[in-house]
Amino acid sequence: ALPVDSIRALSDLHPKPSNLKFQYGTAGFRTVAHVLDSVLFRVGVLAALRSKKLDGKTIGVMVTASHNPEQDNGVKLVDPRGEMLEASWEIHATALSNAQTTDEFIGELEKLVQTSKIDLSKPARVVYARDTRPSGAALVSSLEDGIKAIGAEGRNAGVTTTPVLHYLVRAINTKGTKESYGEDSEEGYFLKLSTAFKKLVSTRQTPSALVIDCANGVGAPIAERLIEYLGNSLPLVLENASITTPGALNNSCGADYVKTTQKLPPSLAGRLQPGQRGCSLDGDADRLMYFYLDERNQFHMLDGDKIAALVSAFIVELVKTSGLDSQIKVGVVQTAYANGASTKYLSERLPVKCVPTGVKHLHHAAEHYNIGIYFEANGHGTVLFSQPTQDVLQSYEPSTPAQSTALEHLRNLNQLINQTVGDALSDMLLVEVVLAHKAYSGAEWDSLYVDLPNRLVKVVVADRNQVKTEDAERRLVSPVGLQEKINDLVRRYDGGRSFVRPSGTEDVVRVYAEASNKAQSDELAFRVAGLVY
Ligand code: NG1
Ligand code: ZN
Repeated sequence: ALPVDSIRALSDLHPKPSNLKFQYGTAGFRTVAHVLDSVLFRVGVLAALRSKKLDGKTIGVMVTASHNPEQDNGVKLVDPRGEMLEASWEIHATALSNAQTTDEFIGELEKLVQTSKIDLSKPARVVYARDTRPSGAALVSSLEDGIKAIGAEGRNAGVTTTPVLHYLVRAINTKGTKESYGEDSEEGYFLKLSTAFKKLVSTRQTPSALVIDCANGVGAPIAERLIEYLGNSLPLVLENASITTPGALNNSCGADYVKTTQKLPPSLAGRLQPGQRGCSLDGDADRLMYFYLDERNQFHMLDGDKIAALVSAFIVELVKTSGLDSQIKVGVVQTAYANGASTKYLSERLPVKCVPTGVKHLHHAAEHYNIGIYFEANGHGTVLFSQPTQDVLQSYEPSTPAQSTALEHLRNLNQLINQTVGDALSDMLLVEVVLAHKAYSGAEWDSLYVDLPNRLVKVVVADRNQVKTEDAERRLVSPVGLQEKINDLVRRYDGGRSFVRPSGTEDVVRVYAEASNKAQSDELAFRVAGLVY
């Protein structure tokens, strides 16, 4: 049975604020930090139950609010293979978080144990970490109370990035098996990435220095440690690394700032030289945006779509050169927010699939390829090698030196890439590998294709649930008749494309538009927004 007395005693220390309704959304629970105490306690209990349900496998809990402002915080669960929590359990998380009293909470727990047939005699193990937010330490102790209340085994991974936590979960659960993911420690993570990177660039010239905007977040200390492992294989300059300055986190810097403003973070002015490569991490280092200044000091952004284009072309080429192209099918997954020019570039080279917004959709679609590449335009993404493909890479016997080299590169890419989740630092090393192999500067990479001018706007509506879509969010089914009006408008714009969808993370409807010039894309976005409002 559930240890009701201990749950009751500790739950009473973490009462739910009245009048608040929580929701486990696409990014877990996320809101202002000071209302999250009860949520963290309950997530501790839930993670333990999830572990029991999965026969004592270790479940991860990450305390972060990613690119959100410093006063926010959040929490999300990580399933045993390092992937996001199974969707059906999001509903359990929401239900538990909204129980008003301790009694109701215990009632919900008993219901969950019943309906999900959880064997309470199984062991429970939870590994958890947090980002650098000032609210994080207190929230972690609430989480620890939850883990303790149900008698689970907790492991504190300290202050680290979201992708490192995902790595740890997979490493712990695959330890000693043929699918072993690496040592289950931060050091194991650094060793795995840096060893693969050094092998991949060993025959290349040492690149010029890369500037990293750490968003004043947890990416800073983790990148600092990565530098020790990389040695002189890649010179890195860390900027916006002030993790203790109040209010600095994600403030006018970081990947989300770069993507939404399409500007250089002001703090990098004078720190990034014309022609030099720069990149921004977000607050938990799972998103990556590259950029450079041209000789006229003009800012050029290289987003997730450009990363997908660079990486896809490279992997397709290696598969072909290795002689494995009949056995290994490479494909790429995007969302409707991918720039139309990137979709065109990619479609000419490999299969491209469009899925609804949200990492879980991209990740699952990418699993259907032998090597599946996915990146959101905002810089979140990774590359997945299916297990049979990894086996093929291990057993294949190349017949020429060129095949052998390409095969070795593919094996090392499989080690370099964090396949559990988008990982800004792993993705950064991946980009640097391709740039080194192609001898590309930022400008040469940028010229793979020219972005279509685009505009994203938010519209506040009375009820965003009235807005329903189909065809990977590219077409509206409700309100009835609206899609036809949008089509009529879009037809009037050269190269026009526009779609409307409800946000999954904010109480707004988003309107995206593209056209052949900037003024037209802006005008189209605002006119479509006018139709929605
Ligand atoms: P919503 O709010 O559903 O548009 C946003 C991002 C997604 C994804 C999620 C989760 C855009 C347009 N949308 O989703 O790409 O990152 O947040 O964090 O960037
Ligand atoms: Zn993030």
